[in-house]
Amino acid sequence: MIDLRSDTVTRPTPAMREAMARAEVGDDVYGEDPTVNRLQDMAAALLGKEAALFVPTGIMANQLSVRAQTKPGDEVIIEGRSHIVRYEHGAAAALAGVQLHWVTTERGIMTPAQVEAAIRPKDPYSLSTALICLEQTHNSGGGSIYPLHVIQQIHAVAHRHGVPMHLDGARLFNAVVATGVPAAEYARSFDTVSFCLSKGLGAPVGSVIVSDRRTIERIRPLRRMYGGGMRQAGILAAAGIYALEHNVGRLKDDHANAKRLAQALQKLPGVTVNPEHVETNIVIFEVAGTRTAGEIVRDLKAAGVLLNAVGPRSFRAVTHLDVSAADIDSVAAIFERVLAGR
Ligand code: TLP
Repeated sequence: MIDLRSDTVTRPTPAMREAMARAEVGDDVYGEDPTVNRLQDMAAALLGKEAALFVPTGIMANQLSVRAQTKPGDEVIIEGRSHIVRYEHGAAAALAGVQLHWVTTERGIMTPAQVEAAIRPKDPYSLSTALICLEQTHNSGGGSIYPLHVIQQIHAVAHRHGVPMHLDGARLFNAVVATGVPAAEYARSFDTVSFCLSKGLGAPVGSVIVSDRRTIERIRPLRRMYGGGMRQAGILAAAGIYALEHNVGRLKDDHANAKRLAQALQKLPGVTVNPEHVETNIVIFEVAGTRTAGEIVRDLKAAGVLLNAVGPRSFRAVTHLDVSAADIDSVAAIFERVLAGR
């Protein structure tokens, strides 16, 4: 099976497992796990922030960041197909009591003018805009990259209105590798940044929130409240450290493979995809014809390829460290056969 459903499906390599087995551990709720502390220090330094907190998942990282910077009844400005909007089971409403104010875009990237127009006026009738969330790279936007200057302009707007910013940087390092912009440069415009160790970086579990020390100390008890206070979590943090040390640079291979896939798919009859829109490791494409995306996904699975339908005619394929260039060529050949009904 060649699994292109997500970059979350990677399995830890023997070397990563070795690092996990050797990890020194302690009780992290007491702040005594040396490996967790090392990962947190490493993440804070890498992103140019004062402090960091290790959490089990990307969703928990986002939701703690939202919760810590808002109060019930507040509003959060966010692009309409962001992960927080689409795939977090309504957590921002359910757990933080906030309302999400969606901004509609083509490929996930809001303009500074759109953000400014969405900020509520300060008057007796309006609710309060408490937070602006961006996503880097933008998952449903096809792995699109927020350009640094756009982030900086949105930050200028936010700053003028006194509104903090959160970055869902689940795939921040894909943007870093694709553009050469250091993670700390991206992070500078944000009050909180979360990034995932268990997407393209290949760790089995874990995300990190970085921020100033006060905000991290505010989040720490909330992490426990949300059920994310872990104990000898150094075993997991060791995988994260290994991932940051070994798996960042190689993300460029995933980007090349995604582009290779888009270029191959573009040649097939009925497929609509723009390889120039493939900036990182996600390919979103459409297939015309009588079969639904669900039926095509089923036929591909029978032929040895897994990917996700993301609409009645559209698909998402994600490249990662368990997929080689040769696998991509096999996928293209299988796709051609399946679309031809052979
Ligand atoms: N994304 C998953 C699915 O939930 C859709 C995937 O396969 O891409 N932010 C972004 C931008 C994400 O893409 C994801 C996971 C998360 C947050 C949540 O991470 P986890 O699953 O660790 O909670």
